[in-house]
Amino acid sequence: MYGDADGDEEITSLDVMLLNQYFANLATLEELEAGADVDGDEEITSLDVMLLNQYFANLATLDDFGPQE
Ligand SMILES: [Ca+2]
Ligand SMILES: [Ca+2]
Repeated sequence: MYGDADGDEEITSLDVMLLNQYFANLATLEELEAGADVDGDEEITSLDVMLLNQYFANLATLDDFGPQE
């Protein structure tokens, strides 16, 4: 599930927190589930965090997650 960084099958602020911890070197890649790659480009970058933040700000929907055509 794209956007679900911690794998609890829900997209919550905890997923953003986990990604932020990863970028702060407080969490390892092993702690992230596949959903941490929010935009589905097979890399975990700040763009994935940005997309999650846009989702919580109602600037993006679940349809914006994953690879876009
Ligand atoms: Ca989650
Ligand atoms: Ca990505």
